[in-house]
Amino acid sequence: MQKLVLMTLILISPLAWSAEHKVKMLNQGEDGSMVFEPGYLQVEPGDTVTFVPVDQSHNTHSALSPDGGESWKGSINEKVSVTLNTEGVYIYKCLPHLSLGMVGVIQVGEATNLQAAKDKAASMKGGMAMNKDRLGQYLDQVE
Ligand SMILES: [Cu+2]
Repeated sequence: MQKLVLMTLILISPLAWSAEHKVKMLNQGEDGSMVFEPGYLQVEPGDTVTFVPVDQSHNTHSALSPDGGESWKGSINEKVSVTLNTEGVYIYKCLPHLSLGMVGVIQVGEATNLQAAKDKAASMKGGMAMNKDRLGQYLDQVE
């Protein structure tokens, strides 16, 4: 009987539900060239996202996080894992390919800072020569 209670506690613990997600860094993907895939990702607080350098010469840098949220800075070709505990919208970029629109969005739980994310996207758009609309399209998927 005690065993059953313990099992139940493990099953309802939030940690038991935390998931792992992968974002690939690609030269070519479904959304075009120089791209994170998936470019928009929705996760739950406590989930872990791993950026996988499938193709060479990419990295991942957070560009906007909600207040108190996690930030990260990967080196070129570095596989980066980040556990996102703070709810909100995160924008990140590939530093060498920011001007080619290599950016991505992660929504963690509630989109608490959606307006700030939209403002940031508008300011980043000016520095892009290609795929200018990609970031806005990802933000449009935020629920
Ligand atoms: Cu890149």
